[in-house]
Amino acid sequence: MKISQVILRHMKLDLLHPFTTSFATEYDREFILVEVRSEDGTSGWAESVAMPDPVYNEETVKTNWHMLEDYLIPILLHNDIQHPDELTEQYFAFIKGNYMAKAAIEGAVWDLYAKKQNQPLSSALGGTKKQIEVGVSIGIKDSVAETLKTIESRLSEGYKRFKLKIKPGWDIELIEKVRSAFPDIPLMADANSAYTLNDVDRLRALDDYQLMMIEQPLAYNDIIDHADLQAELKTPICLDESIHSLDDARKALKLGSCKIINIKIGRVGGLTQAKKIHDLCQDQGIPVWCGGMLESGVGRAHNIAITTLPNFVLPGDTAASSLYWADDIIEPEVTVENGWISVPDSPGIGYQPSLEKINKYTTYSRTYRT
Ligand code: OSB
Ligand code: MG
Repeated sequence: MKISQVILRHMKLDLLHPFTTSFATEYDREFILVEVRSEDGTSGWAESVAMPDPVYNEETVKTNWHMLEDYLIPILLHNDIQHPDELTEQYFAFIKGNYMAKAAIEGAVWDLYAKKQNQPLSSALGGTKKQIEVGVSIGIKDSVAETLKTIESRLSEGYKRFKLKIKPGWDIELIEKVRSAFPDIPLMADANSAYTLNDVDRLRALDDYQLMMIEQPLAYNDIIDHADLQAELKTPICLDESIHSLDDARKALKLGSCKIINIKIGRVGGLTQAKKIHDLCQDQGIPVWCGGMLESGVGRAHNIAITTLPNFVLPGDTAASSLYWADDIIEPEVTVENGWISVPDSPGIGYQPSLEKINKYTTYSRTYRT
């Protein structure tokens, strides 16, 4: 698979509604869109999920651009890759960290590879589901009333699982009121590392509300304290930020740091690694689900494809395009019907990136050639 051109585009899309987590409020989404082109003119697409600031993890849009331009693209342009697995397993292996940058280019190569095999990306990855169940991630709002109203709308749209962002002071009372208004909904909380072991009483109080899980309560790079915390909680801990590799997952499971893993393709360095973590969890009876990073339709398409693997047994965060964007950059947009997304069956990611829309939202771009 000779790749002769790589195009990086710096994109900026306005979010329809601001999204607040324990670490920041996002009003728009800046990201890098990656297009790889083979000699016959076929394009593969993916996006980097790094954020502009190092607030979710240490990567940023600029560090990703640097890694892509100075390391990853030259490797791709100067080697003949037979299968996308070779990238993370072989060619990128000497580069430490920078998982989101690696995933961005690896994902584009996976799309190209699937197109050349004339199969949907989901099947190329070994996925079999024809439709996937999805939930929704609800940011921190100005009031509990506003949160209740949002849940009400998402519930009426059919979403299968409701994830509330929490932080100290926006937690017990919020969950208590949501639970009493909606006694039976599949509910969970995501803290994005807002707590420490000193908060164990506060976190234990959340055990009373039948949460499916609590996501990443402690430090973004911790698996030790999480093991202590899990021993104190009935509610399963799900790790997000802390898991970057198959080895991280193996160690976290060995220590008992979590009972569920949120797999984000970007956070773990790409689809090949995501699949390996999925397989390990499947072998150990650990359920997984696919997290989101406020992706455009291109990233959303990748999330849909990986979710077709059998151990993605819990609804993920890949909600409909229309919850995020006035005008997504793919055609058709990702739609959710009664909480389900139909997996596309055309080759590759299965949605067509719209060059017209992409050009509209590109702030700058650069083309790299062999
Ligand atoms: O922790 O899962 C997270 C968004 C940005 C950064 C981190 C996270 C999130 C979300 C939103 O929860 C998921 C989505 O709707 O894409
Ligand atoms: Mg999370």
